[in-house]
Amino acid sequence: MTIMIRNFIGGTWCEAESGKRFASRNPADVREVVAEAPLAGCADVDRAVEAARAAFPAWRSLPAPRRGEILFRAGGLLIKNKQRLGELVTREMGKVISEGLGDVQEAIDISFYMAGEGRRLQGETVPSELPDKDCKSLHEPLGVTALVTPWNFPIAIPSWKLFAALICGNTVILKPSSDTPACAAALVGILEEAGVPPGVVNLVCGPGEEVGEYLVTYPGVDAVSFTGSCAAGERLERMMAELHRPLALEMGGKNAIIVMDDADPELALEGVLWGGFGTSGQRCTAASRVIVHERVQERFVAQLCERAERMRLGNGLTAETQVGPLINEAQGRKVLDYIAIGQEEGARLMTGGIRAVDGELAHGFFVQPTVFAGVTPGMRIAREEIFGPVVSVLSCSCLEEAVEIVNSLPFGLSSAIYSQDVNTTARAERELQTGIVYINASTIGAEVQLPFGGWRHSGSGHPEAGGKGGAIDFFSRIKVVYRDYSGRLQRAQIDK
Ligand code: UN1
Repeated sequence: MTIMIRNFIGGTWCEAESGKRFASRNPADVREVVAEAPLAGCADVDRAVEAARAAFPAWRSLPAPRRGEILFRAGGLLIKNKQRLGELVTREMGKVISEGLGDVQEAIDISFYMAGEGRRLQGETVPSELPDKDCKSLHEPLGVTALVTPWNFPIAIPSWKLFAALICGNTVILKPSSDTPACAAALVGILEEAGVPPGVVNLVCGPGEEVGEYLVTYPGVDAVSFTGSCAAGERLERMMAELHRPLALEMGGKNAIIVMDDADPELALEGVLWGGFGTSGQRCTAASRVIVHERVQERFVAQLCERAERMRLGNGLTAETQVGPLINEAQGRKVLDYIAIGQEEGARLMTGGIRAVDGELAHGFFVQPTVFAGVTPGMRIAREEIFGPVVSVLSCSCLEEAVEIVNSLPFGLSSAIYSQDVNTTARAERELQTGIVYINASTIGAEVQLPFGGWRHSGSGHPEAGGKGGAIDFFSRIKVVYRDYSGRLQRAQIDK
């Protein structure tokens, strides 16, 4: 059954002013229209920003623990609706159901984490150098925030941004990917049911080039948080620099797993399969490079191919499916183009490399898990983000060489090393230039209580999620307050 979605503006579910709509299809079977969504235009964005601006003073003044109570309620509702939402994620985005449920679980985790922040939002109190004077810092909201989110984690990533923005006292306009508007609308529905006041959260659906760009450059927007492609992120960076508007970016990755010769082979293999082919490789944290020590490479690649060939492709709602479809035809074509590029560059295609079209698979864009061996660091398939089930295997003779390959790219989101030698892993931990490092675990699996963010071109240095330096820092600004109760002029740095 097709879900009829509406935009959510000022507490009301409404059609786009233009009356236009667009369809969101099931990537496992594009004949199924999962949802129809209103195609927002400038007039809808205007109203959403005005609603968010009008709601800001009251939301900001509501004590943070009270805001937290609403978020706790949202967390409870997410738990109650986990199965329904997980299935919706799978239907609309294609990932297998266990991962669809994981997507919702990540939203549950961040809802409770950020709700709890309502009773912390810690600033500092420090001694003054002068008598009868105190000094403190506190978090204040930025105002109206625009959140632009991708399709690959259609519940989790909007939640990272929403719950952090809300607990800090900001109001929000969410512009989700036009591939997954139903997931976004379901999440906003949960926030409404939890008691978020009208205008505090607004939803506008539509393509990034039109609605998204208009929204983020709108004069009434105070800050922008974006997760998506490098190309879009870099364009935003240029726009925001002119506007002097805070911008948090999470962009691409070309994450690598290093497999040393003393690695537990089965553990490393499972990590590569999970990191490379989980979510059909459509994660910013996907393991698309595997750097294997030359002494164990041949055997490792043979086993990897053997296991990759056995992975079952299909509709993610079917229990035995391990690899779902790519999000849409354009993404599928891009992945096949990269596979062709890899072959032209002289990499050895060991398995996969083709679109699967047997039976039901013909109705979606499925690509067989693909492994390239003999990849060298200069090849495009070793340097560019593919965002599909393609693993490029490179070779190394020692840790230093492996680390150099990992660090040689402008990307720096996550990396991993498999080795049973504590000294090797400790050195890797110190030298790997990525925002997240995994030891004896794959490149995916971040938890919400620590920051999630890429270094260099993978991000803008404003990580998502919790922990020191996490999303609270982006969605608030620090106000420093000095209170002098001496009743006389006191001069810092001068009176001694
Ligand atoms: C993404 O890769 O796009 O660490 C987000 C992970 C998940 C989040 C990934 N918790 O893989």
